[in-house]
Amino acid sequence: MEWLEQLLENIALLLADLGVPEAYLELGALGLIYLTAVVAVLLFILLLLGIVRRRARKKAQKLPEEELPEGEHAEEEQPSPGEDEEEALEEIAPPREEPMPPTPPQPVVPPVVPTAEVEAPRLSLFDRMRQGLAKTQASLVGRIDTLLRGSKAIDADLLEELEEILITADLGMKTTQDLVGALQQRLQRNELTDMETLRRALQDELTARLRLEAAPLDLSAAAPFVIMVVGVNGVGKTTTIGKLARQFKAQGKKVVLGAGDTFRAAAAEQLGIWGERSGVEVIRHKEGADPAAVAFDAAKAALARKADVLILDTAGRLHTKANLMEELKKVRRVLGREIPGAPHETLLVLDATTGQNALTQARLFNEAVEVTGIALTKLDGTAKGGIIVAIGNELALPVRYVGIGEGVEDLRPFDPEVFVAALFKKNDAHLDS
Ligand SMILES: Nc1nc2c(ncn2[C@@H]2O[C@H](COP(=O)(O)OP(=O)(O)OP(=O)(O)O)[C@@H](O)[C@H]2O)c(=O)[nH]1
Ligand SMILES: [Mg+2]
Repeated sequence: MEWLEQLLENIALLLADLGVPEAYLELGALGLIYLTAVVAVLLFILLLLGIVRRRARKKAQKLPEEELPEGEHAEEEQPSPGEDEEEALEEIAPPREEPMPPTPPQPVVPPVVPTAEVEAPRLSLFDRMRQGLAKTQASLVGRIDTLLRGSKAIDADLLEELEEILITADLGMKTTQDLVGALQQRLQRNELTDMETLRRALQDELTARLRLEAAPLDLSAAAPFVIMVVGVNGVGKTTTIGKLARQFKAQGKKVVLGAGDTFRAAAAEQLGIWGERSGVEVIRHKEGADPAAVAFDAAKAALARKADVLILDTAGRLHTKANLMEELKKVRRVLGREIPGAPHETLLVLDATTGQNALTQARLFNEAVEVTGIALTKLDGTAKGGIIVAIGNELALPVRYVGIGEGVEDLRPFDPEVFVAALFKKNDAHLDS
């Protein structure tokens, strides 16, 4: 360690020259050496880190090239195509000299399918109905089946638990008590011998109640048969009209649509697209025009074309806004003046996902414009499809149509037997997804 002593001595001399007192010379020299050593080690570590990072970056930049499909490598080797093609290629693949930094994996976004083109050719109409009602099926019948499987006897306790399930599936208090009361009577008459008969009885009681509210539209009752479609914002009015127009047209009917939602330009546009797709005439005015004027023109057009059906769209409105409800009354009056008895159907569109709120909407719209039928949409998006039972039982309004998806075929005339059967059919694995 002679060299170290030598170094210490030299540094001490240097410090002495700088005027450091003699008592601190040795300590100062040691301190300086220690500091220098620490700085040197730090520099070394930084250098190492730099090298490692540069290597990692080079590797990452190389990856996208290596992962290119074989075809693209092949193109590189081929003689250069025409100039245009070369430019196009450059747009797709950036030049190799300046490789792009690696991009994180992108989520797979399903392509947007136009509403009218959504079809489900693989499933029968019944299976499609089952699929559309899957959420309600799970929350209502699924839970009932679990209860029945886990119960030993059909007694007051079991019926009480059943009552709870029915209420939480949005059948409503009145309807639920009604149903459970009917089951109690059957129990007293000794008709419920086992769980399967109880299940069957519930299915029958539900169907019987729903049958009361099923009354399909009879378009032959008037010519043109005028349907005015009303409801709050976003419930599916325009889509329902589009689907109906397409279905009526397919049945050979002459259809005219009135774009009575003049609140937004996009609304008439939306109806126009449906009309175009279905080959159906759409009467529309400019944004902000009086909806009653659209109703007037649409009625005139329907008469002139000898249409079988006229369907009038209206702007979505809150059922609590009195002035907007007045506007609807005016539209009604205009239709009635032009075509005797019109509107023959005031169809209230309700969104099943709003649950009990749908009942309030129905009451207020009914007070304002005498609703004559309901289209219940978006049953596919809710576990609370039981609301359909409450609508019939508590409002005494017929459900004309149910919506179980975005496809044209997903709007169906309401058929209680099919509806309840689809809910109660025991599960197949392929429909559970
Ligand atoms: N899943 C599902 N979606 C539906 C159904 N019916 C309508 N929709 C969707 O609901 C959304 C709103 O539909 P619109 O027809 O524009 O509703 P609207 O009542 O005319 O809305 P406003 O004109 O804004 O009041 C659209 O994305 C429709 O595709 C249905 O039965 N199931
Ligand atoms: Mg609309």
